[in-house]
Amino acid sequence: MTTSLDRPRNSLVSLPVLFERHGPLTEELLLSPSKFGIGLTPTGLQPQALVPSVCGYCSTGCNLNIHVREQQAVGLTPVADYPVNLGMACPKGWESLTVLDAPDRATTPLLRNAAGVLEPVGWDVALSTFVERMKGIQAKHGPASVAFLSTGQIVTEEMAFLGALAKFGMGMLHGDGNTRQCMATAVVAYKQSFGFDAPPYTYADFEESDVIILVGSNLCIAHPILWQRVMRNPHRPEIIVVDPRATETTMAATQHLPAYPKSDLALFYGIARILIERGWIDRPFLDEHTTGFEEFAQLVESYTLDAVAAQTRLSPEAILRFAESIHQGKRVSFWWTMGVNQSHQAVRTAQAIINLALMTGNIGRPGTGANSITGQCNAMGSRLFSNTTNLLGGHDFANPEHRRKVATVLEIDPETIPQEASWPYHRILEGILRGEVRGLWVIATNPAHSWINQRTARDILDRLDFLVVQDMYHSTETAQRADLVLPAAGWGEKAGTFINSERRLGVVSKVKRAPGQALADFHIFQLLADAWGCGEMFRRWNSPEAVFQILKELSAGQPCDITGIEDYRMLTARGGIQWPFAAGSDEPEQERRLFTDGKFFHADGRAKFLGESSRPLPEPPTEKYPFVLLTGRGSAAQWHTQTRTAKSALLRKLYPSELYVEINPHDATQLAIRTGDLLRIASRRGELSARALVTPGVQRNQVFLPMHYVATNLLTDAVFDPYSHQPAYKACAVEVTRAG
Ligand SMILES: Nc1nc2c(c(=O)[nH]1)N[C@H]1C(S)=C(S)[C@@H](COP(=O)(O)OP(=O)(O)OC[C@H]3O[C@@H](n4cnc5c(=O)[nH]c(N)nc54)[C@H](O)[C@@H]3O)O[C@H]1N2
Ligand SMILES: Nc1nc2c(c(=O)[nH]1)N[C@H]1C(S)=C(S)[C@@H](COP(=O)(O)OP(=O)(O)OC[C@H]3O[C@@H](n4cnc5c(=O)[nH]c(N)nc54)[C@H](O)[C@@H]3O)O[C@H]1N2
Ligand code: SF4
Ligand SMILES: [Mo]
Repeated sequence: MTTSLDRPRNSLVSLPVLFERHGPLTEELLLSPSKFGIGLTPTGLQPQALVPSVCGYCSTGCNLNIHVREQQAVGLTPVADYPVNLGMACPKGWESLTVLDAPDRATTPLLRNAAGVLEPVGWDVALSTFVERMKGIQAKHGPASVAFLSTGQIVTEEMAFLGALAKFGMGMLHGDGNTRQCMATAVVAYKQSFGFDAPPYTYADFEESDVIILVGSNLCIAHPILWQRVMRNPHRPEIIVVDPRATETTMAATQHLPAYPKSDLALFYGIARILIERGWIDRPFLDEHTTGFEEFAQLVESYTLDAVAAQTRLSPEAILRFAESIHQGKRVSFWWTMGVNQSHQAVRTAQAIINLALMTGNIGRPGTGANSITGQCNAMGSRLFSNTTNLLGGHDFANPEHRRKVATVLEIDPETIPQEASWPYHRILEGILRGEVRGLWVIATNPAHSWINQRTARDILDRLDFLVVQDMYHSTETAQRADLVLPAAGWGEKAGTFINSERRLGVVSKVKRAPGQALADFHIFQLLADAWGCGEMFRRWNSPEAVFQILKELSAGQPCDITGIEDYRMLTARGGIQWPFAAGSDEPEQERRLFTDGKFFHADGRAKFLGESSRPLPEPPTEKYPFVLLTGRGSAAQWHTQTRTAKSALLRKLYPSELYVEINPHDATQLAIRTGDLLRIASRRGELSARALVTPGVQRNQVFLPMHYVATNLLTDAVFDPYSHQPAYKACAVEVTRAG
């Protein structure tokens, strides 16, 4: 089915706002934002210097020139010749500086007093309280009774510092990040299939494909500048979007396949079966570069066209056309995001996509690939260097040789390195529930809004003996529950590096002083290391640049080797550099993809076919709860739990202030609902009210809620993929009625 919704090709404002207020103002907003008052210097003063810095929101990794005058950041413009954004930025990027000046910035440490109120204290008290309480808990309940939850939104040098300090300095065993909510599936899928967590593409692939397949990705609003790269593709590509909803992205699709939620796995197995049956596969590539194809071919045997059409609720014609497009394409690229990663069968779905790329030989060549698009600005840094699931540098905690190597680089006793990876996020929360974890340190993430099934999540956080939250703002839902708040500098107020979706390292610059006594996370980790008594271990970790040199050493010999990058200056001069770039290797080209030689990272050099039968929805609709609830991003102007983006008056104009729910016109008629009516949405776990947005974009018996409003996760169901342990945020059963 192709949708014929008459919508603009670029939508930077959210659908409801677009429908109700503005009409399509979008391409213009993207290309000349200053007309709308975005990014202008408040003073109109000419800058004395332009300082380039990678954007601090999404993983696209646009480069922005910060206008600096008298040591004040006064405005910004996108860097014209950066290979990622080519002079463009989205509204969040343009408004990056504005949100730093919000009145609810945490400007001093805050400690909960006897009356239960958070009260300003000095750093000396904050540090000694941290150490006293956390060590006290460890003394009573063992070192693993204290854990941390971190993020994909701080610089790599800070992530590595945190992971090393917590595990090697403070003796913690468990620490995970919000990347579990986001990229864990892609990590596991790539590791199992390719032998390393290695997204193979470069952004130029968006422009070089003749068939672009986007699965569970609303690229137009979640990665607006990558969407621009698609729009620049000169080959009139077929754009195929698999998403149960018609979205801003499907507006420009040539084929939209609104497959039933979580039926993607069956769909891709069905496609694989058609390709095999018709001989539309690349035999020489399979024979030379892969293993496991025969078993996989057997597995997909039962996914007949009729069976798949029934499961996906797509027409057999639409499925066949999809398969034909893959066959006819010369350069087919497959891209996926949260519609795949957040599912009860997420890893196998991601691998079903990888398998399609492998069996058609669409990998390692321009315009091809099985490409997971990352979410946060530095999720890729966290995947390699956060010391949570992987030992620093993409190493393995369980591998004694890896532990020795890391210990040697860090000049520490190998015995200080845990011999197993951390518990994943939900196990840490279960550990709290069982009383095994009693102290928690939360850095740059807001679980009291973003974690799945909030009723349980908040109850769990409230059971802790001691909760420390390190954030830019004291007002976040999680900071408000903390015993101790540590005030952190944000993007723009500190330096380091990010790694974007296409593996490109880029420099983040300090262009502003943090307010009050707020400190860079880096500095907070240094102070805590000293206060804890393990400062000596981090003697060499005296600046982000110094840590970057350590990270290089840690990466040596790994697929993500970055020993060829001299320093930050080199990164800035080259427009960022993609990994790998090993010392002594050829001068790197500006755009590079992996697997051009057909060699993968498994010991036998081959990629693996992996698969498993599809499973039904964990919480299918019932008579009482007849709708499937989908959740996700609402607009290009909103970022996650809105601690940052809600602070910009300009961004606030681009999305509705109240929670809304997308509902199909047929269902609306049945329930006598019109756009703007207040609805009650209830799941087995909780209920909320939201304004109706009646739109044919969602299918009958499905509704969609954006994740940016705190109520949404009252409804979601804590179900996880068995391999990646990523939460399945995107499908649970709900009831919809008129409120009141
Ligand atoms: N403006 C903005 N941009 C962002 C972010 C943000 O908060 N705001 N967050 C960033 C982060 S961290 C991430 S992870 C990315 C996320 O980027 P995306 O994954 O593109 O965003 P989502 O809206 O979460 O999900 C994408 C789509 O999945 C669809 N979907 C739901 N269930 C299914 C299913 O079963 N199958 C399929 N095929 N599709 C399904 C939804 O309808 C939705 O349109 O965005 C990044 N960029
Ligand atoms: N229902 C539903 N829920 C979802 C999703 C969904 O699709 N549906 N998506 C999930 C996904 S993919 C993600 S990634 C998560 C995101 O969930 P979160 O990580 O909880 O969301 P953010 O709002 O990005 O939280 C980041 C926090 O870090 C703070 N911060 C920013 N910069 C810094 C810094 O430099 N230092 C410090 N110390 N703090 C800083 C911000 O103020 C903010 O409080 O949400 C998940 N939740
Ligand atoms: S697309 Fe992403 S990286 Fe680029 S300006 Fe927008 S938020 Fe920043
Ligand atoms: Mo994410």
